[in-house]
Amino acid sequence: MKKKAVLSVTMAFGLTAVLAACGDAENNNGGADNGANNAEENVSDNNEAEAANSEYSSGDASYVIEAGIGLNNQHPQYEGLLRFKEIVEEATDGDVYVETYHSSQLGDDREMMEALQLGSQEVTIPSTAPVTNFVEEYAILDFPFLFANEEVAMEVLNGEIGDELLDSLEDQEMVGLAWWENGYRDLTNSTQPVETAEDFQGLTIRTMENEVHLEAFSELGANPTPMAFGELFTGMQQGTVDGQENPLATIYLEGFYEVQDYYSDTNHVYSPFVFLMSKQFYDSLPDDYQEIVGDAAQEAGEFQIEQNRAQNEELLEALIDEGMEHSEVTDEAREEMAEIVQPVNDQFAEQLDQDFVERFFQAVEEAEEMHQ
Ligand code: TK8
Repeated sequence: MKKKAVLSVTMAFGLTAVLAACGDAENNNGGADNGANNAEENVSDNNEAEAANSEYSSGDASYVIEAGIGLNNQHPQYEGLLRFKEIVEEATDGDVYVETYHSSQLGDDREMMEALQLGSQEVTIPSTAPVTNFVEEYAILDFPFLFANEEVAMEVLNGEIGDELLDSLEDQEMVGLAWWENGYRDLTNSTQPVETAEDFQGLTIRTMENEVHLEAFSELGANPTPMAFGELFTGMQQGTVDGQENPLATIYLEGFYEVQDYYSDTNHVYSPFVFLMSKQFYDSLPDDYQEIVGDAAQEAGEFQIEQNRAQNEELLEALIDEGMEHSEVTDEAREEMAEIVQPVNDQFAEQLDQDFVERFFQAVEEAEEMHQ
């Protein structure tokens, strides 16, 4: 069953990168095999697949980038990372070599960011939610129902205020090179269909390690439990949590349908990814290589965003085929949810630098005018 699902996705979307990495697909296509349990096995499989995929080798390179993500190698984020590798290696004729890791093989988002700070890992691409633990202004990106659509989000992130957020990471020994996209988050659970705000009552929901998410789900009457992404599948399987929230691509490609029965298109938060590089490492690069990695992060990001949107749109059918029940959330129901969580947004906005908050909302307004 699992293999069939991977094949049909591969054919439907022409994911050549999936084929390139298929040596370890079985270990990482969601299900009970998912996550850190098989970390060691995955690392060796991963490196074999990767070596076959590159004409360069780490031994010949002056610089080696260890790049890790939390999602598995079926996700468009990993394809984006492979694209980054390809661009950088080609542009430097193999003098900068990129080793790619997925499925939290190098740790969860927070651990990988800490490794970047220490200079023991070079690249990671977390959702912005856990970045809040390093730079508090990032909290604003996780306000529920903030961005009306993806174009508005990208306009804001790629504008001045987004640059400011990237630059603010330098104090934390990280360099923000580009915005990638995780997408709008939806709810799944194993207990009951969720269509309205009332249906959140009593649900134990895994959230990312982010105060805004914790407060917002509490406000809706749920019991939020922060947990690292790598532990989520097992948490759902063992019933530690009833549900979780993530974009469709993640729900499908991580095989969450195996342990979740109900899917609700809540679209409650837009999740950006941010491409991070260790500042120590970045500073050690010659100027022309700094430019190459910056451009590559941007270009690979554009590719990632395109793939990601296609999958977030098209995987709903596949999810239903796997037996999940789709609860449609109406705009009215979303408005009610937005009203309930508004005090959370207000409370967090008050805690942040007011000048920043003002300019941020100004940028959102301007972007909305451009992308109605
Ligand atoms: C993967 C995470 C994931 C995020 C989460 O490392 O934790 O739910 O959505 O994509 O960044």
